[in-house]
Amino acid sequence: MGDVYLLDYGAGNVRSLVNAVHKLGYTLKTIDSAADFDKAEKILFPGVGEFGHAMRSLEAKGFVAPLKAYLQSGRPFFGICVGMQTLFEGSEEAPQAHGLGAIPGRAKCFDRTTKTVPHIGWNRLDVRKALPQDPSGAQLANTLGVDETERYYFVHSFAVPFDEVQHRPFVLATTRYGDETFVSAVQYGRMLGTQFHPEKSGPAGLRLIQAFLAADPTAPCILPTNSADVIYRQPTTQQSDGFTTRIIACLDVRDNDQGDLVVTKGDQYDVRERDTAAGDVRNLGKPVELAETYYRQGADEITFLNITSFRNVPMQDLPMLEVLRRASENIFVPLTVGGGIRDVTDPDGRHYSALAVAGAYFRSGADKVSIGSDAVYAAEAYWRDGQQLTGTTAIETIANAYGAQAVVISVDPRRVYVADPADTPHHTVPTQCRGPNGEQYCWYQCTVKGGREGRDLDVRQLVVACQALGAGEILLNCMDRDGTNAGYDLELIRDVKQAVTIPVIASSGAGHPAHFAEVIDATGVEATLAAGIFHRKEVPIATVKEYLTTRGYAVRPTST
Ligand code: 1PR
Repeated sequence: MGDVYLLDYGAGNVRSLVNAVHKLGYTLKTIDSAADFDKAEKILFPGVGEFGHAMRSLEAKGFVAPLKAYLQSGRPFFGICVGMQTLFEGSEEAPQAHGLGAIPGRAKCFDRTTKTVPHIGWNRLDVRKALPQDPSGAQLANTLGVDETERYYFVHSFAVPFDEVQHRPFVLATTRYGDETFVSAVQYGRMLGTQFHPEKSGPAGLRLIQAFLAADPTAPCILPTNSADVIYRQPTTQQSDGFTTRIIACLDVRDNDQGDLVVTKGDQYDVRERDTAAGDVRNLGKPVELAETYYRQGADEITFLNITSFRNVPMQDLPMLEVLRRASENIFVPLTVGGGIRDVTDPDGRHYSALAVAGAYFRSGADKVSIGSDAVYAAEAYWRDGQQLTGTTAIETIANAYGAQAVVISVDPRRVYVADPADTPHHTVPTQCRGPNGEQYCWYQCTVKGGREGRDLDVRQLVVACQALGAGEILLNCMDRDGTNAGYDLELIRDVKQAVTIPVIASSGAGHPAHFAEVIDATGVEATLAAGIFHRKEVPIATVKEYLTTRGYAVRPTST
């Protein structure tokens, strides 16, 4: 068997794809020089980040011409996400950059006025069909085996709008997001591509990678001769409902008093046992093992938060790097890591930028980083300095290098009650849960250092600033509800959801499957996160999904 090569231009998390290939029993070599294109029997091209960066990197390495020659030779190629987009002529994301031009069309940004952007989550495919009498039916085979009954994981702001005439011979599948239908998989001969991430799409995605790796690279492959014979089904209402809500399991991680790294869980951020004299840190399991359990149970995403990140931990010693490395070997859904994403100076005086810290996490297997305290400081500066973008904040530098979708803002707000909105300069909401003195309004104060310090910034100011700085998603905790099992803070979440156009993850307070449905209905959030009920085995993830499914919500089936 010949060699499978990875074409990596050094952006984002390619470790997951490498891990997926290893998990399937194959090895990968990396393309280091133009000569490697001749040695490759198959090429995998994962693209993360910005289209222009991808093309410029290929050009700088002298890879554009050999890659075009490789594609023209008809040998097997599988481009993922931006790797697929580079097969087209270009992208609105980087108008000056030329794509490889193997397929007509250009990527465009989704319309932000009609839906949240980026498109982050699990969605369905609508796979092309060949007319039965078409003698080229075999050529139009779905080599990857993309499956209309499955859901696959997407994370992108730009996509190639589907044009039935222009794309007829090339497009294997389309996907509907809100009011737009875009190209989600291409196949032309042995040239394959997916806009979604198969390496992040659980068992369904691994099956596609397996199909690519196992396919005979010399099997006959005749290109479509009469592209008019390819047919596409018109999107239906049902297909447009393919985008699912995400159920995220969150693991708060820290050292316990014996020095072991454990998953813990607080009540309103207090993680120490209340019924023991010693007040030990609650130990609910080992991070990697627990995360693997949640993956098997159907979690759509897993978030690790290093909750003692306010302490200075040397870069060389970051325990979460090893957690990520090990978790990403066996978990093939998106992994987010938070805690300590900021500029760091080690005791030996070496300085690491937030971008370098994030880069270390991405290389270890993280797909997204979540920024807590540093985002609050950045938002304060944003409002103080006249809403200027300096390009120097952690949010901006990481989003510029890895894409907005890789930057989550973790918000730790708490309620401050007021009798009258005029009592505070901050944005207030009327509340059904009155304050201790019967106050009917509250504002949500941002905190830093895991809730230890309140700041003169409200949650609306924070999320609006972070979106302007380029964040891709909001993870909205609530200190008052954390660990209470009393349900999400709908007033907080609704207010934040209305303030931004990026996806919002509801967090804190889930105690029953009905709470998940309630927060989706009341606020329209794209994802829901819970910790305690999963860790204490009160409500398994599958039960939440069954509950939502029976009530008509689109969820990714647990079995896949
Ligand atoms: O400030 O960028 O270094 O990040 C620190 C990170 O650590 C932040 O994301 C912050 O939310 C988190 N963190 C710090 N201290 C705690 C703590 O609990 N003492 N955890 C903490 C935040 C909230 C969620 C929890 C949900 C759901 N905990 O992690 O999972 O509230 O819980 P539930 O379903 O049991 O109600 P930086």
